[in-house]
Amino acid sequence: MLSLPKNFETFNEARKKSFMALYNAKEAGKKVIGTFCSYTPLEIINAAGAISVGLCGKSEQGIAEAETVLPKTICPLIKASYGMAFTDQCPYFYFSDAIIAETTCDGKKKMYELMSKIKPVHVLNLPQSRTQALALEMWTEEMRKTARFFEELFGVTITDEKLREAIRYRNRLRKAIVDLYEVAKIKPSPVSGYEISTVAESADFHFTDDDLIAKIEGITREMKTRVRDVAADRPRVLITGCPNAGVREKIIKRLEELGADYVCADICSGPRVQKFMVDENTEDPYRAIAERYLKINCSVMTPNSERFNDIRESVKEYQADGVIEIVLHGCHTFAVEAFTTAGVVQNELGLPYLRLDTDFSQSDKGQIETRLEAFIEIMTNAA
Ligand code: BJ8
Repeated sequence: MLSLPKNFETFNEARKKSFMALYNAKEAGKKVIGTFCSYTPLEIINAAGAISVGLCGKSEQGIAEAETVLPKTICPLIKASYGMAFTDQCPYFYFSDAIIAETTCDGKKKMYELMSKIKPVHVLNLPQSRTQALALEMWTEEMRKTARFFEELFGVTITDEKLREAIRYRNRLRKAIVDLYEVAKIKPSPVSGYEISTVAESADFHFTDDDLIAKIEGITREMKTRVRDVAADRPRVLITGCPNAGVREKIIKRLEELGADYVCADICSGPRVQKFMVDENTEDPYRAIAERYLKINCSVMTPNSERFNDIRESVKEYQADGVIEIVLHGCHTFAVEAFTTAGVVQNELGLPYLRLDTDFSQSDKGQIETRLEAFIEIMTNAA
């Protein structure tokens, strides 16, 4: 029988529930792989017969402990992820058989070296640029290496057939998630963006055998029929920048409470990345997977001009009235790209732009609220 962490009884009910869902999956013989990044090839994890689970820290929890090891100035996402892991507070990390890491930003890359002292860590060597010589060949080889890692770890064989099956499943799931996000294209949006993103992000934490895709499709159909009791001319906002799970309450929830709608999640878990499918009809499934993941427009890539084309298109498709960029303290790549985002949004698209530099603490809650109020007023007056 598996053991629970010593501090289990101190966890709140939601955390205990998460622990138990994974506990039951593990007891039933499932293997679990923890991930931290959208560049992780989930198809290969599934083809190895394992469950993938996102491990990024999303709150202040664990940060104080992490700061005894990591620099205080590093990004809160890295500190929270590491802190939750090494204090055994994260159910998903606790039950993970191994971790898939990646060479994205410097902070994460170096943090994984420390994390590898706690659990087996397999590092994906991500090319810095998708246009560099042999980028696709290198990345395809990383996909094959990852498959070999799972085969050795779990004593399984990843056949092309299993891989193709996982590719088809992941493509269908992605399509369902994109359709869900696209509910907010309806003007006015029948559902709050906070609710849509909550459902979409919960797909990362599905450990039971019920049909996740059918569930998401059902929710999407139901959401489209809703009638919302809010003003029809609420400003519509596209949010871009760093992953925003750790600041959802103080920025996204508050933005909507103050009178605007979060209609487009231009982040790596949003439709910008989910829309990329793996080609199901090629000879080499590893190369097809590599091609799909290399399309992701993260600020760790250089150049990363496709990200701005996506912003241009998404602003039109979702009829956004303004753009908010979230930059987590210590995230240099998104901080530098913010200069270009501001230029594209203000000068080319002629829309209001707000940059919020923040972390996972509550200390700037009041200040953020004041800036959101002012931004909503600017968008309303510009309409
Ligand atoms: S694909 S966005 S999940 S790297 S950890 S870069 S916030 S300093 S998370 Fe990311 Fe993959 Fe890109 Fe998405 Fe900055 Fe912090 Fe680094 Fe971060």
